[in-house]
Amino acid sequence: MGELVAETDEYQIIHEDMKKLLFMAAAAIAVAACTTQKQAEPEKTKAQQLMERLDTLRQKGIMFGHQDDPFYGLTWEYQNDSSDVKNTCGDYPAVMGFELGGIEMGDVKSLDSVPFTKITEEIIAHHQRGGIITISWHPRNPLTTIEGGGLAGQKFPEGTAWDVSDSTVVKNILEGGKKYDLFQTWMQRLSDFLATLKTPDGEKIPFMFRPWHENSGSWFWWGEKLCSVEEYKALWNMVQDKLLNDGFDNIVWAYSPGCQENLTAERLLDRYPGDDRVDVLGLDGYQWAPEGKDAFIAQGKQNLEVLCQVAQDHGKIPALTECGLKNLTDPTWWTSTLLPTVENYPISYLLVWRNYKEEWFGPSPSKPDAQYFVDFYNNDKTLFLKEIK
Ligand code: BMA
Repeated sequence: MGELVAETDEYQIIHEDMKKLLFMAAAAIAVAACTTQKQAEPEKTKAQQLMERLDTLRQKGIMFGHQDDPFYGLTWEYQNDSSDVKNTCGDYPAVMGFELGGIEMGDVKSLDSVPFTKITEEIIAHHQRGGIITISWHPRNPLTTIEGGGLAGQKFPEGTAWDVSDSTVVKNILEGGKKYDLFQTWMQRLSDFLATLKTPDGEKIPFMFRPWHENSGSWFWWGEKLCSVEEYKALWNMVQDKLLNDGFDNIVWAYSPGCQENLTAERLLDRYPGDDRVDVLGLDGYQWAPEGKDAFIAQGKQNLEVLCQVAQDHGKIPALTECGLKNLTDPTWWTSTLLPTVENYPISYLLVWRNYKEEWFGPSPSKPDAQYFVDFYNNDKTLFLKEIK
């Protein structure tokens, strides 16, 4: 008996040990499973979430975008909830474009005279109503502008983004250049502004950022004839690395040269910063001449064909990042020109530039193009705010 008891005790001890071991093994497996699950599905950044949203919406149609939409129109300025687009068709644009030129100077208002506090407010408002945001930046010329003012109200060209009088600007803001320190300050001011783009709960707002655009032309200080390919890429990387280091994981990076005759994939990519540095691949293309309809359609289709193919090959999202017919001199433009140009291409969005009294690209209820814009709005292919929520 005694022996048996002893045996049983031993058995029980072994049994307890085994239970412990089994428990520990199970716990280890559970922890490992948890870790692998975490590794397989890291939490998505705001930028990744926006990318997925863009990609999903692209299956549904082409989003309509308008620059500076909530600030002013052809007959009004700074009225709550106003928008020339909404006043024409009853809905806000899906995408709104905002411009930060002037933020680098520490200015209170942008180069288009919009207070930066208003820009923050309207970006938050558009995000909260379910809309998508894209940001452009036309910083002044760091070589020729006068820090601390002196150029207020003066737009073209000295000291501005359009000042192409000196082709060493990019070189001079890169490491070793005489305006390196100044440009570091400019990037910090940009970063400080972008940090204001948060919801009242403190969540970062995702947005597209589209710096150094139309670089295939030579009308900005970062244009083709004003810097080498290496300098251009170094400029792109410098700003991108600064913002990534500052923790902006809510930025979708958009690269957009200009539309051009007989675009080829090589030409489109000749200054491309790289697959690891770009998310949206776009083109900017306008119809400048009232009689340029056929040429716009032909070139637009040819360019979008190349754009969409290259975007697909590189896993990027294509978009017509700027377009328009200045002052809508052909009121039918929305349906006779723009729609047939874009309708068969899987672009994410198109954006028309601002409605400034002297130069407008969006619709306005008082103008003859309004009725055609309503048809454009009603077309199945086009997406406005209510259709993307
Ligand atoms: C240009 C014009 C300018 C404006 C600039 C930046 O195309 O509209 O009047 O300052 O864009 O928004």
